Amino acid sequence: MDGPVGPAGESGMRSLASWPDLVDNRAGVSGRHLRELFAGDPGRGEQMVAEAEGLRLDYSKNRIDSETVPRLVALAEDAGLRERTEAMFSGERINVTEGRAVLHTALRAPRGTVIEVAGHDVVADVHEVLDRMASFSDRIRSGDWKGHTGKPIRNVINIGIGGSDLGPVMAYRALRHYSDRDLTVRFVSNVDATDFVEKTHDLDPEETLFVIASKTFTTLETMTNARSAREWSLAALGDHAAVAKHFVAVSTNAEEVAGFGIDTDNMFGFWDWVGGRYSMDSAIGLTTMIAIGPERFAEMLSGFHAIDEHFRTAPYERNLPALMGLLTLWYAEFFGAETVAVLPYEQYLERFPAYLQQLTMESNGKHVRLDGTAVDYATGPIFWGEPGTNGQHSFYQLIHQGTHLIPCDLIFFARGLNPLGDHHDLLVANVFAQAEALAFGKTADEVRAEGVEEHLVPHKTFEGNRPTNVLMAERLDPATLGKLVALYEHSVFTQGTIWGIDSFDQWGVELGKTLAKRIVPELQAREEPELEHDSSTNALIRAYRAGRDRG
Ligand code: G6Q
Repeated sequence: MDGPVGPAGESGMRSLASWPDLVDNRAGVSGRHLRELFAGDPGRGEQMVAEAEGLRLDYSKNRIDSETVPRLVALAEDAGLRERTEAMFSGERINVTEGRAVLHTALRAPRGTVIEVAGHDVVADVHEVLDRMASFSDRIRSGDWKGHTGKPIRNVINIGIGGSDLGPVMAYRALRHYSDRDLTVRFVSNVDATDFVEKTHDLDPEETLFVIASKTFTTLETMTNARSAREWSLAALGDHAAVAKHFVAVSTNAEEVAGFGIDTDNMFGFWDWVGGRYSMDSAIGLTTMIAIGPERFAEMLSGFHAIDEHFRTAPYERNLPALMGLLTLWYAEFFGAETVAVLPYEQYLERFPAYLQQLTMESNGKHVRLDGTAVDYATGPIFWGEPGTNGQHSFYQLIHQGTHLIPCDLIFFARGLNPLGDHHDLLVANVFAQAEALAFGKTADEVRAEGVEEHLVPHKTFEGNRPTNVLMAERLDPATLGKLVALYEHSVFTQGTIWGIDSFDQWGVELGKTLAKRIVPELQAREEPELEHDSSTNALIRAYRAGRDRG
């Protein structure tokens, strides 16, 4: 984008009554170093901590003073966060551009809760599907479900993309410790044939189940991979009847599922009020459930629900998702922070940053408000990250000494899942050391006191004043994973509400789905068709056709 994104609308964040107080606070805080803020308040490290449901958020190493959170909370209240939260939880159509309710919280509502959409209780539907998923998962896990030739299923391949892939992959990797190690579980998403070929090359079709996960059941990548999977199976099993034993579907589109040849008895449904990136706890989690079992999956849902209730009811001063969302907004607005780094010190969370990229950036990558007027402030920052300590040996340099301010979320667990010597203490020591160094840095005088030659002093000085959130839980288990995901879901919601945007549509993604479809026939026509793109696209199409046909 070349410049400001447009004029302020009437109802923008900056026109809220609480806004000037926040601007004043920012002016007071900006000149103060975290060293000074800590020195001036010895209790800060214990006071600026919020705990709920076994999660402990230390937000003391943020560039805020004792007034900042109350003023951010006033902004949240002013922006109607409470009311909009209730609207979401009660099934109002808050996704205005798609005219849909946003009810991922109903996916983890306990059995017996009543949440109505158009007079119909959706929680009963949710549990009906969960029960079917549980009995199917049990049959796969026990070996009761047999493939076409009578062999039990040993391999489960999830075919899906975006919201129908990232959540299940992340959850499977995160909960691998709890998974059935006799099952091979893989995920195919990319339309690049390499993904499918590499993930299936060593598998026996007689023992392989494909879970075709697609809300629409029309997505180009997923349907292309699903067709290749069907050919791969039938080439070995030789009989169309095999599809019933080796393919199940997760979708909202029964007609397309039946058209593909999957018996709708083997279809697990969900609903239009579940957004793709909010669907890992719906039937889209079938592969996760097969891997870890229905009881563990239920524990994950209970973790989600615990944070849902916390977000809905806790005062914002002690509300973890609200605090995290408000702090993200604080840096985006007042410190020009364009990114947030998520750094889990837990190898099992290796795909958590990638998962959060979709959740956060697809939700809040918007430049107009609900009423269509352009925002005049930055919205969703870029999320990125890698598990610690690996990142420390690469990009942390820029976080410590570069010119960009990058707020970091450091996530760790009191207990590791694979006790081995002193690995875990070493891992956690790195969390604390990094947060400390980022906040307090090392002054030139401290560097000199170490005997460093004068010309190297600027290079070895660390300015500090780099903000971090430090998030701790007891250990990574299914419930904790559910809590972590819900934490970020509601943080995203907090930000989106204050920015006044629709966090639940994704028109940019929809664009991508249609654009390529126009070009495919132009690549596949025998004779080069008349091309009516721009000159660059036309030339690229010609160069590709020539290069491919030479081969
Ligand atoms: C998520 C997005 C997007 C979607 C994929 C897959 O919120 O809408 O990532 O999940 O494009 O869509 P299908 O599930 O319909 O195949």
